[in-house]
Amino acid sequence: MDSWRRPSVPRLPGRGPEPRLRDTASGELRAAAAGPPEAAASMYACGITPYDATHIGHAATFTAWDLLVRAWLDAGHPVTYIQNVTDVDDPLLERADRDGEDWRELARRDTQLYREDMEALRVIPPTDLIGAVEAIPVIERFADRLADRGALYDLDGDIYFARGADPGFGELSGPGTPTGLDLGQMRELSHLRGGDPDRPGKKDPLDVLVWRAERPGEPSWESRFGPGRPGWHVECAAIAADHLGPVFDVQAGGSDLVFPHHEMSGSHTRVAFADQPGPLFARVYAHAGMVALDGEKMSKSRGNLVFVSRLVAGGEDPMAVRLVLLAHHYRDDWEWTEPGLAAARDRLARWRTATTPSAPGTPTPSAPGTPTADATPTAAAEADLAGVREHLAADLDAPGALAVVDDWAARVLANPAAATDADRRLVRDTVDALLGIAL
Ligand code: 5CA
Ligand code: ZN
Repeated sequence: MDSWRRPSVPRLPGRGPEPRLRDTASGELRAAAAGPPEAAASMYACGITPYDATHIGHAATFTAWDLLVRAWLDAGHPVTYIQNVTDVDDPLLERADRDGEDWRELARRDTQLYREDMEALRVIPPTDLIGAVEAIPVIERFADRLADRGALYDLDGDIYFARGADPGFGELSGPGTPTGLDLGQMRELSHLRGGDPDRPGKKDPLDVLVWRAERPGEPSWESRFGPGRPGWHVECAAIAADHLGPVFDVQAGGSDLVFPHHEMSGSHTRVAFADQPGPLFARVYAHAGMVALDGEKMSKSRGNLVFVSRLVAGGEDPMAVRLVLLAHHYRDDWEWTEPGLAAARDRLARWRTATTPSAPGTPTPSAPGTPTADATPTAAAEADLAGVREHLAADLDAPGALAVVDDWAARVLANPAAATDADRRLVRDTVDALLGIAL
């Protein structure tokens, strides 16, 4: 499906360091891309289920992956970035039903709002944005592989994946990992997050649906399993494998996707491609913290939402909204507040003033008036670029990067002669290319 318009990304002098991420499965800081800078870096980020406008929680998560894309580009990597849109699933169908709306129209409208929000926030679009509905043939082919491996079984027409078929089950979040879930906790999370652990007749409570047989009034597609629709985990596993292959660099999503979603997508892939040697699926898992409002995780089901589109329609500068997101480390849980937004507005104004070119004739520290002096940034500004790069490369430390720019801006606001116009341009380009903030 259509993605959104790509923001301009200025080229910076030199190259940034290789970005590293804190891998959820191992707890280690790992190079986000396996290959050298010339080799493509690959990411699959779980996308939205479009039944409500983009809220600040989504915006924070997708802005985090945007920082990774920017850091990869700055390090010299071409980037292959795939994102899905779960445009057919239980919550979307339930919402459409509740509101008496066609589910396709609901999905279309909210996907469009999401695109507009991403564009306003200057998020670099994925290489491909793939809807579940358009990917049904791909999902079916992937399910065929699972069936060929004997990993699927039929329960009253519904097709389940037997997680016992995967000896690696639990690699991401099971016992011995930093998440360290035991089977009881997995069962509880599965119940909370769209699974059906208590359904009688399943071989194992944690087995998940790969193909859900048609129910009256629900959309369905023909398949070798009969008419129905795909399960959620197989959707992402299949789209990722189709575009990136069964081995890729980063699987990204919010921390609510660690279990069961990412554990199961990995599990599906390990079984479907068991004939391939070596570890399969993502080399690194990146998970973003949850954004809350009034002490509760912001979620469509709870309805405690702050919408990007509404903030922007109310006259809020999208760059101030983006600065609120960047003020928090992506892995932290945090709360949206009005004072947080006010602080971001102040920061944006300070940065804008500090980077505005000086009036003609304003003295600068290096030989005023000589064009060569002004064309090359000073060592201090170069050091700030290096500082922002270092922070972002170290597990996307956006708050650390903001502090570097804050210090520079404070020095320049206290003494405008502390920076040349070349410095101002370099800081503007740095903030634009690496943080996605247009000043
Ligand atoms: N379509 C699936 C993924 S395949 C899905 O989880 N959709 S979603 O619309 O619920 O969420 C989209 C992304 O936003 C996911 O990565 C999810 O983890 C993240 N997300 C959802 N709520 C929050 C929140 N309150 N704070 C931060 N991230 C969130
Ligand atoms: Zn997903």
